[in-house]
Amino acid sequence: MEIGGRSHPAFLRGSLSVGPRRTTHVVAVGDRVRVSRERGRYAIEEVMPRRNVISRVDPGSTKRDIEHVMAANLDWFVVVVSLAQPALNYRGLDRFLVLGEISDIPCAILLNKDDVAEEYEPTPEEIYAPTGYPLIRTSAKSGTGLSEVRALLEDKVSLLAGPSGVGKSSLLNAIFPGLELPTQPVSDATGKGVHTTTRVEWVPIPGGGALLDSPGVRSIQPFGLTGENLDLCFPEMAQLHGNCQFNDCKHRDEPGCAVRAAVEVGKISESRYEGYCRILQGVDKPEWWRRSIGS
Ligand SMILES: Nc1nc2c(ncn2[C@@H]2O[C@H](COP(=O)(O)OP(=O)(O)OP(=O)(O)O)[C@@H](O)[C@H]2O)c(=O)[nH]1
Ligand SMILES: [Mg+2]
Ligand SMILES: [Zn+2]
Repeated sequence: MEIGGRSHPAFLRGSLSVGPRRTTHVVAVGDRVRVSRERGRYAIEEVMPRRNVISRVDPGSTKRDIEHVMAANLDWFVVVVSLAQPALNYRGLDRFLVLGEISDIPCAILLNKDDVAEEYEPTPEEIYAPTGYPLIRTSAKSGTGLSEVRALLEDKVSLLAGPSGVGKSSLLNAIFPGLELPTQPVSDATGKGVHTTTRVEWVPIPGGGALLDSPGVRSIQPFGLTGENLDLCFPEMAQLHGNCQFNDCKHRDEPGCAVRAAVEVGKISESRYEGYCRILQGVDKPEWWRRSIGS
């Protein structure tokens, strides 16, 4: 728990509750809390109302009704992917973006390791232009894009998410010297990250705001996501909402589908449409979210 930039240990009141929602933890990273002091120790008395939360379905919840709040009160949900090893996986990127969207948090994309970038056709810029997400090529090694990212994050509370080994911690270290977050090379054997960051860390930004460096989580089933609200989590599809012939169009084989028409003429990229269809297939199956790991 932090007061005026200094962190203090605090314990939770047993009576603390967050209302009717079923949740695994009462307090999450980013929460604002009311505390009291008791025999030299701080007690968390109350969790203040949240602006937003990033939540996953608790992996042990078979009925998908228990929420695991990963973080609260965010200004940015920043998805970091790599243009080299580990290889860029659009399906994984789209799943992370859906998590940010269902939480109503503005999303941004960082394409890291630009110094060793592979060539992509179409380019990620082309695929994601219709989404409107800020998209920045970066390199923690050569410094590309770092001042732009710094301007984006300053004075804001941002969660950095993305697969293990893409360079989330390295980027934060390069942008804000002095943080010294631990980093580790990607495994030669698998080409994947080795899960260096193990829990969500609250890192204050010198001069204001904070960063939440998260572990490279493999599978996240976003809490509250259904086949009915999935298209609203793709901004370029959401803006066509109501234009399809059928109100409950899932944009698969229905006649008069405005989304498919937009894909045909290139206003929505094929890659994003495929991402949507894949998630739609597995949206209510916890095992799909576990299997279809960010690889
Ligand atoms: N060439 C190159 N390597 C980078 C870049 N950024 C990070 N790396 C390397 O990628 C490896 C993984 O970086 P980390 O910062 O530990 O990755 P992470 O995303 O924090 O990984 P987890 O904590 O496991 O989720 C390290 O060996 C970094 O040196 C970059 O821009 N260019
Ligand atoms: Mg890390
Ligand atoms: Zn449709």
